Amino acid sequence: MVMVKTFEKILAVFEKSERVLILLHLYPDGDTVASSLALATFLKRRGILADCAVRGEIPKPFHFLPGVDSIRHDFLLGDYDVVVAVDCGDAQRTGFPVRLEQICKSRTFINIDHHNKNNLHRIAKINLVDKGASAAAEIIWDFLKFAGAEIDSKMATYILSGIYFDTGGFQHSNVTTRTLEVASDCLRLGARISAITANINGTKTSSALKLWGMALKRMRISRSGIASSILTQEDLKVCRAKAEDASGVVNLISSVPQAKLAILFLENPDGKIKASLRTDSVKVDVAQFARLFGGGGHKKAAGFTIEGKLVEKTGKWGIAEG
Ligand SMILES: [Mn+2]
Repeated sequence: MVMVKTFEKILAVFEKSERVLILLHLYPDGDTVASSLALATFLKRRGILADCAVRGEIPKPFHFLPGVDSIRHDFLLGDYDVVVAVDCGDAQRTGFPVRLEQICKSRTFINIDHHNKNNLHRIAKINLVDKGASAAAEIIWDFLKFAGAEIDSKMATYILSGIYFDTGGFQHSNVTTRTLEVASDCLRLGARISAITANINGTKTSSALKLWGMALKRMRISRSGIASSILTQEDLKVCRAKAEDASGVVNLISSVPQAKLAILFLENPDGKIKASLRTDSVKVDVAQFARLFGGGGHKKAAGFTIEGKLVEKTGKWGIAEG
C-alpha cells in the first residue's frame, strides 16, 4: 500500500491546479488507457480541466472504454500546469521524452506507476509508485478511495479494465488478495465485466488468427528452454493483419511446459524489431533480460526494440543488422 502522505500531496497539487495533462505510455495497453481515463474523470468531476495524451493510436480492444475519443495525440505544454505520467516506466515510454525535460523544469510532474524499474522517480516532483500493485489501476483505485471520490459503474469499469488487462484476466502471478478485493469491489459497484472480457480478450479477427498461426508454426524451443518465434512485415501483409493483432501470441508460446522464457520478434516497418518477452517461471526475470537490450517492463512481461531485419537462411530465422 502506498503512503497516505503521497496521496495528500497529490490531492493538494490537483486542488491548486487549473489544467492537468495525463500522459499514457507508448504502445498503450489496457492499464495505461483505463487508469488515465479514470484519473481524468475524477479530476473533471472535481471541476479541474484534464486531458489525456498519447503518442500513437489506441488499439481497438480498448475503444469500448468511455472517453477514448477524447484522448489527444499531441499537446501544447503551455496549456497545463500539472503533468502526470501513468504506467510509464521511464521517460522514453511517455512518448514525449524531449518535452518531458521541459515539463520537469517548469511544471509539477507526478509519476504514478507500478513497474519494478521506474526511472521517472529521479525527475518527478511527486512519486506514487507501488511495485506491489498488479496494475496502475489498482493505485488509482487507492487514490480515488483516499480522495473520497464517488465510484460509479463507469469508474469501476475503468479500474477493473486496467487490472483485468495487466493480470491477463487474473491469470498472472501479480494477482494478490488486494487485487481480488479491488476487483470484487469494482463488480459490486457495477463494473461492466462482460464488456471487459469480450473486448479485451474475447474477440479475434480472422486476420489476427491467421497471423497467430504463422507465429505458432514457426515456434522453436531451445534446449535451454527459450521458446521463440518471429513475425515479419510480409506476414502482416499476407494475413492483412496489423501489428497489434500479434499482441497475446507470445503468452500462448510461453504456455509450453518446457518454456522458461518466450520471445516473439516482430518486424516493424521502420527497420526495427520489437521483441516481446514472457515467462511463467518464478526464477526468470524478463525485465532484466530486456534491459540488456535497452528495454524494460515487468518480471513476467517485458520488451525491447532493436535495429535490424529478420532474415531467413536455409529454413532458419535470424536477425541481420539494419
Ligand atoms: Mn500497467
